[in-house]
Amino acid sequence: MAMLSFERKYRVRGGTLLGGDLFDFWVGPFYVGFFGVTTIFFTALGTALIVYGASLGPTWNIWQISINPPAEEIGLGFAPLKEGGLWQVITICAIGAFGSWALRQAEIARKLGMGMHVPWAFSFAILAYVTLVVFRPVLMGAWSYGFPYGIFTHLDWVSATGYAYGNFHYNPAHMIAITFFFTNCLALALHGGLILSATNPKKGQAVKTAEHENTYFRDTIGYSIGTLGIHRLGLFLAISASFWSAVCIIISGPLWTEAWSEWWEWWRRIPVWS
Ligand code: 07D
Ligand code: 07D
Ligand code: U10
Repeated sequence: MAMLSFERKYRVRGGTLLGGDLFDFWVGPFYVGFFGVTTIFFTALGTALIVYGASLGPTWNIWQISINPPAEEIGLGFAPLKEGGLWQVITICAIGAFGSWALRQAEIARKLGMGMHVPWAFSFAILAYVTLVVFRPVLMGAWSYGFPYGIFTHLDWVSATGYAYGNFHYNPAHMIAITFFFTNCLALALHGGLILSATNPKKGQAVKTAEHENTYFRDTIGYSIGTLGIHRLGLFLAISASFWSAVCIIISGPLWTEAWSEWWEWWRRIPVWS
């Protein structure tokens, strides 16, 4: 593949965390690196095991395939491959692949002399996943609390787990997480809209700069967060959404076992109005 003009400048040796020069090369557009190899390894093994699990039946229907965690009786032990063991090995592969991906992001950032913002951000998604399939099951005392790997069965798990605590919407950390997700969406809509409106004008009109962008929001809401600030805010909103998601599920069971609506009793009992 022909190199793009700028690639000659940036595709240089060094910056690796592990493996030194050994995997310090590109395949087509992709940087490989030690963690590229481990990503491919875990992804290939994990995917092969999902396909093997599917081949055991009862269906090849893509929506219905499901690799389920072990039964509650297994507790935190190892399960036979066909009775949840596959789920356990696939979970290890998934964590290996996601972790490798984050470390590969870090190596690429080091190579380019950039900050570690992207790998840190992805780490919050990994945190939410590991909370669902490792931390919470460990605190609950059984791998059975992990979610099944299937497109529709994982939705069934979310619904069943939600109703196990009454109305899950009353979970205060779930409220905070949802508010961060919604705010993140609003912020990206405003940012995308603002940038396009300033830098992609109709034919014949001048491209505007940050001065216009600042002025637009000062005129509208009295304050502009600034061109760097909006990206800081976006990163904060996004990682907060994942973080509070992890919180909302780790406290459901390990900390709070009743319906989430009951949690609000303390509020009803505040003397001023009770
Ligand atoms: C657009 C980037 C691209 C990524 C995509 C996902 C696979 C899975 C595997 C058949 C935004 C690729 C999917 C590789 C195939 C097998 C075994 C990211 C983009 C396109 N979910 N979830 C989806 C995952 C959980 C929930 C869709 C993964 C939790 C709800 C897709 C995980 C809970 C709904 C999917 C995960 C939960 C979905 C679209 C891991 C709480 C939907 C995802 C590893 C977080 C929606 C049928 C998307 C849907 C949906 C993947 C975890 C809830 C299949 C990989 C247990 C309520 N989830 N999910 O666009 O249509 O993400 O489901 O944690 O309504 Mg889910
Ligand atoms: C876990 C995904 C990690 C992904 C990784 C990467 C690949 C590669 C490859 C494309 C965290 C995977 C990559 C596989 C793909 C290629 C090439 C992200 C993860 C590492 N809820 N709820 C949440 C809402 C209700 C319930 C979170 C809204 C009901 C339970 C979020 C509503 C009940 C759980 C959220 C609503 C209920 C949640 C999910 C509305 C059900 C969780 C986001 C409007 C009856 C879960 C950590 C998230 C959670 C969660 C939103 C309703 C139950 C805040 C908006 C009332 C049991 N819900 N929910 O976590 O917190 O992303 O998980 O009604 O477990 Mg909820
Ligand atoms: C942003 C931005 C901005 C930009 C941007 C962006 C954010 C202002 C300047 C970026 C945003 C976009 C482009 C918008 C769209 C993005 C999304 C909506 C996000 C979601 C993204 C997707 C859905 C795409 C997902 C695609 C992926 C993840 C790519 C998949 C890649 C692979 C499968 C290959 C990965 C490569 C690896 C791991 C390393 C290299 C390896 C190979 C090439 C394979 C060969 C392997 C080897 C040589 C190793 C040998 C392997 C071994 C030994 C193991 C084998 C083991 C076995 C068991 C077989 O803000 O600025 O603009 O653009």
